[in-house]
Amino acid sequence: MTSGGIRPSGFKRAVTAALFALTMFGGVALANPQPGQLNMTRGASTWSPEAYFLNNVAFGVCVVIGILVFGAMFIAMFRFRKSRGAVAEKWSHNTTLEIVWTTIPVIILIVLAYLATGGLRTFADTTGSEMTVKVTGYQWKWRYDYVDYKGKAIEKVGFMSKLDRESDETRQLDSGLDPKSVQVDGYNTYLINVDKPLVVPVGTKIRFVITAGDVIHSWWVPALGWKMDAIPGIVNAAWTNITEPGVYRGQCAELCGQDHGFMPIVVKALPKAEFEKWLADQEAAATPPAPAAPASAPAPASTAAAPKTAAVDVPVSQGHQG
Ligand SMILES: [Cu+2]
Repeated sequence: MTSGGIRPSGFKRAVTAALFALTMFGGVALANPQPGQLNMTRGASTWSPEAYFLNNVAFGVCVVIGILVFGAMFIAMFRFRKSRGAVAEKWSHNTTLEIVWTTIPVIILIVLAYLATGGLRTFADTTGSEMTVKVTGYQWKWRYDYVDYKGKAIEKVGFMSKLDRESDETRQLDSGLDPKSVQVDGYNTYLINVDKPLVVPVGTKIRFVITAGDVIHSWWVPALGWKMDAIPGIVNAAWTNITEPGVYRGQCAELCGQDHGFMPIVVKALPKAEFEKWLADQEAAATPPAPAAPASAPAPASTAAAPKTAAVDVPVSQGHQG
């Protein structure tokens, strides 16, 4: 094949147009998925822009390769077709060409792998976390246990988080209810809202330890920039540091049974002071353990029960007092 049909100026224009389109789509990306959104979200954590950048680089490479390969193919098909008198070349091997088309993809792959590995290493490095939340996947709901905050163990703050009742009633066969009417503040929350969201502070490095109680699930909130498998018997870890207060939604991302599509995730990020108040309220509500305590029990000394977190058997990061 001869290379007479490929005009560099035309390609330059095409690549520029493709990159321009990418930038446009990138510009409208918001923290939560929007109807018709084409590109992934920039996210709302300190790390998520890195995932966004990696995605755009990889996508840009794919676009350029696609244009080159399909461009060459279509030019060959139309310009060098038999009806225009094209005569096939007789040679079948070209060592130089083969070295070039092996080397270039290898270099591209090495560059992508280098970038991706750097990204993975940073998001898996949970050292210096100021808070730990244990996430457990169940068929078909999530459990959140607050393990520690600013070096202090948190006791008895944990809850199940499942599909909100409105969505659940609406989704029933022949419910006669309109999914469009399931709204919170004018935003359609059908199948993406929960009864109790995970509440976290902004501006805090939060370590998530993620596991499951039955089958494999995957905890995925796009705005945080990563998803992590929740596997029974294995504790995976990742961290986030949310930059802006808001409500961030996600889904279970591992096919886990018949209601896999009905176990959404809602993360509510609050300013630190509000979060600390919320946490104190939760701890206070959990402390007097119902009226079941024996009536004759003496006033509980503050050291009666050694703090022991039954949540998960992983080391809790200490220090970094705020
Ligand atoms: Cu699941």
